[in-house]
Amino acid sequence: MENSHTKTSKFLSYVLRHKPEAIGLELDAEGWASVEELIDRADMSLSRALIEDVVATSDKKRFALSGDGLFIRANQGHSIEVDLGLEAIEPPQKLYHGTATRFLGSILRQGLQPQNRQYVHLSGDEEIATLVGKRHGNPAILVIPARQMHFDGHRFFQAKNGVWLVA
Ligand code: HQG
Repeated sequence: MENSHTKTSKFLSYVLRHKPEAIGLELDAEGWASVEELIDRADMSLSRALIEDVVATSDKKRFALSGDGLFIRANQGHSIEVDLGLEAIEPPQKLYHGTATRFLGSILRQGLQPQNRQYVHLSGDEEIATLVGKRHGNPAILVIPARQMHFDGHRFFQAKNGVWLVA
């Protein structure tokens, strides 16, 4: 059975990345929501202490609290349009994208697409990319010539939790 942290993390991902309107929550243009409003509107039992603990212990550092602790947002993974305020930077030579073998044909025809999200997600770490791929099935790892793409004009961003983002 899922523990309360996993359940809370999934709930936060859902409302902060994809569907704030499901609980009538408003995010600002940069993706921040009021923690108090989130607790009030949540359709599960939430407390400030639980939220702070989930933010602090999230294995992928999925969420950030504002300096004053009043606001929370997801660090990446959004399907809704938010401005994370990230600057385009020069990426490492290679980045990795984990996917499933059954998507390879389509990816090689169309290129990597963000699908439902704002960005394609890449990792500097091949093992992490493998874990991401396994979420979808039999994993396949694509090696992205990121630095070359950067010099060709593609804009790479690094989220606060280290995940690389590119359109
Ligand atoms: C695939 C998790 C067919 C793409 C992870 C991927 C990540 C195509 C899937 C984060 C395609 C989208 C994001 C094309 C891309 N044809 N398939 N042209 N282009 N795809 O879940 O990268 O645990 O939206 O390869 O750790 O798997 O939620 O993206 O398989 O960082 O925090 O379409 O989510 O983080 O799947 O995962 P997703 P993703 P969290």
